[in-house]
Amino acid sequence: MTARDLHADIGDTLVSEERIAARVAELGARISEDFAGRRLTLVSVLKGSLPFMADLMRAISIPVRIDLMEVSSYGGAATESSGLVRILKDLSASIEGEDVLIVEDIIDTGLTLNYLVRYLRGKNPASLGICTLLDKPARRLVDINVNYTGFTIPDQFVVGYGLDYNELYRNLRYVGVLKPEVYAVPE
Ligand code: PRP
Ligand code: 7HP
Repeated sequence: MTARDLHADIGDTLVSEERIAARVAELGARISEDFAGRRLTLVSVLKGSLPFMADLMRAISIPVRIDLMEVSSYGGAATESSGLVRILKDLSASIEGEDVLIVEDIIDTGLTLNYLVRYLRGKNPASLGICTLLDKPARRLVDINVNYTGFTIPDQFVVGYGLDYNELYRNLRYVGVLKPEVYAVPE
């Protein structure tokens, strides 16, 4: 069996490792200022936000709690949203009275966050905001009020820094566009 080189499947690099690091540092500094003196909980939406969450929390200089949720929004084709959202892992602690920031890797149609925001509002946080690494507004189906955005990107299917295609490519250090021919290859 020949080893597959992850990088060989990537066309353009959309956001380099260096740009990600610089932006995460900026976001962390802004969040630290905005929530100084408050009780902040970051809620990471697994699995895609894992690298972003790990870097962002360490770029924040105020005390912060973290929690993890896992939701699945995609059924069928791996590059299309089904609109179906399932909770695979719920919060492990109460967020009542906490300032909560949802940490996402990407907002595409917005259906996942639309569901999640309603769900978390029901748990009575003091405030509820959204921090996303990537925003792809061209594909939005529902309005989402985003508080912190890393990068606004065009309507291209991207992978890396947490983002996957068929569960692969999450371990790339940058965000890149998957070569179209990769979609056509059966697993
Ligand atoms: C991806 C991504 C977002 C969602 C965005 O998650 O991490 O949560 O899709 O798409 P939407 O705005 O169209 O709803 P996915 O369900 O693929 O899970 P993953 O994070 O485990 O990759
Ligand atoms: C979900 C998702 N996952 C990986 N790459 C993209 O471009 C995506 N949009 N929505």
